Amino acid sequence: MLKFYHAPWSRASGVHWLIEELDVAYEPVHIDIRAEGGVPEDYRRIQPNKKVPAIDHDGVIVTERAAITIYLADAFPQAGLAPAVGDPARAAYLTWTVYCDSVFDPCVAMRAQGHTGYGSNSFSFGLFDDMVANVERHLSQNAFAAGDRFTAADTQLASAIAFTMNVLHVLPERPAFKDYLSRIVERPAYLRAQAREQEEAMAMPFFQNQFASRQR
Ligand SMILES: N[C@@H](CCC(=O)N[C@@H](CS)C(=O)NCC(=O)O)C(=O)O
Repeated sequence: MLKFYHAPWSRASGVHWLIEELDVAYEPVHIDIRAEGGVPEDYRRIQPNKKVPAIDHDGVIVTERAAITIYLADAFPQAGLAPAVGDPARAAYLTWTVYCDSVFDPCVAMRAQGHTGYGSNSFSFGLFDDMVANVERHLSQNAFAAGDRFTAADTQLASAIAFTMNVLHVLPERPAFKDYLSRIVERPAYLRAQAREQEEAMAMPFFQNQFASRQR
């Protein structure tokens, strides 16, 4: 059995999309990361930092988005979402899956919080502008993260680009980013995950209050 610990509209969304791509049975477990008292302490036995996502696959717990992505795509090879060991495309596949969490995410988070005056070697993730240029260059030269076909890496890269460009408005809008998203967002698994998260979010007082206050 596959248990998926998640929260709607969070950093778990790319893994949610991936699980829908796998087309396997799974049990979603909602962790309320927006609860007033914080995430319940007993969730720490699943995720040591009390964050989502996490998975429990037949008793094996995996945390951290990149690790979950690589684990799931390998555990369900019938979905064809991971280049095999020995396939040269696996290099870009692994690089971009990990890059999303180790470079893209912290660069955007720093920028969103106004931290701009640091040097390239001050932090392992380097500069925001270098990250943007790298992603833009790669997607101008490749249809997908790992080359010419959709892989699990795209669930991470595309969901990161979609959220930070279209919702957070921190990633600059670039034709290469928009073209990349347009190649991907009509995928049925993406649309299913989006619809489920929308439904789940709209049932939560946190989001009901947020939308109500915007309408006032
Ligand atoms: N390094 C983690 C980060 C996950 C993460 O930041 N999750 C956020 C969701 S946006 C979270 O669970 N925050 C709740 C909290 O920190 O209490 C990963 O890549 O899986």
